[in-house]
Amino acid sequence: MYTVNLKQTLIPYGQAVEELKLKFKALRQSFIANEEYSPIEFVTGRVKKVASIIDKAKRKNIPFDKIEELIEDIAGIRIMCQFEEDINTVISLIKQRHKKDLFVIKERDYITNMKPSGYKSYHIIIRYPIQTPQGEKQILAEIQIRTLAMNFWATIEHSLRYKYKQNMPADIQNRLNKAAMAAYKLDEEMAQIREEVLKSQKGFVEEATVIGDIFNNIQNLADKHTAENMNGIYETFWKLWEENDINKLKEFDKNLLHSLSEK
Ligand code: 0O2
Ligand code: 0O2
Repeated sequence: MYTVNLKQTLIPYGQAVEELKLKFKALRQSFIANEEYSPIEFVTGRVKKVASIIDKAKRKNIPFDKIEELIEDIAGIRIMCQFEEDINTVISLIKQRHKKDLFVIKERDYITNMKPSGYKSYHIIIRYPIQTPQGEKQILAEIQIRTLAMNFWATIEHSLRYKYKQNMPADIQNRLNKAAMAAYKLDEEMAQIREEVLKSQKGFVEEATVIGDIFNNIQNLADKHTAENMNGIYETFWKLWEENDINKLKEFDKNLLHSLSEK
């Protein structure tokens, strides 16, 4: 009997999951449309199964009439990011919406404070208003934000935990802990690679800007110099260009500007 009522109670939760999924997917699309890097890689969502809700209520001694108030993850959204740094961007994006289309209620940082199981993820509990035929209903939802590596580990660990219930064999638990460390090491490595790529991209843009400036200044100087002088300037430029030293190129650019202002 109660299960039937619970099923009806869950309808707005389904609606919330669909709406929130759509909103976060739209956020990703707007980054892509602006040709910007998206901190959101993909989004999934689910409504907790009735059996899991009852299970959790029993485990936590929650009376049935308090389920909606005390089980915060009946509606669950999961946002996957490529890099750990992206998680902070997603957290800020969610907080910017506080008191607009959602209310941030609670945060649980299992990234700084990894769970003993090896679980890492950032959880934000929100209150989310849903329009129903009976009027507005505010429900709780849990947003889990994690990297691809954290998700990979948590998905496998979750299915094993489900299989073994409370009786996870010690050697499997041990291996899972080692696998967690390997997964998070991967996040660290990827963060370093990302930094290198960003640095070299920055260097490339800087070099392209200086070279553009140099060509511009050489063109302006051409009106005021003899062909012989210009050949000398070009030769110096090609030499510096081959050396690929940004500081020398910048110095050369400064000298060109100086001789332009002298003439
Ligand atoms: P696309 O074009 O694949 O990016 P539903 O709306 O209920 O039908 P939902 O929530 O869209 O289903 O599907 P689901 O299964 O929850 O997965 C959500 C999105 O995440 C889907 O993309 C999946 O392709 C994507 N996804 C799932 N696992 C992975 C993964 O490991 N890596 C990547 N990159 N994406 C994954 P869409 O929304 O259908 O669009
Ligand atoms: P589902 O739908 O199977 O994912 P708890 O006492 O931990 O059950 P609490 O205190 O309400 O629940 O919330 P917590 O621990 O902040 O977050 C609960 C959810 O986080 C879990 O949902 C998991 O999705 C995820 N989670 C927390 N700890 C672990 C862990 O050690 N391993 C994995 N794989 N996931 C974890 P449920 O209840 O499992 O539901």
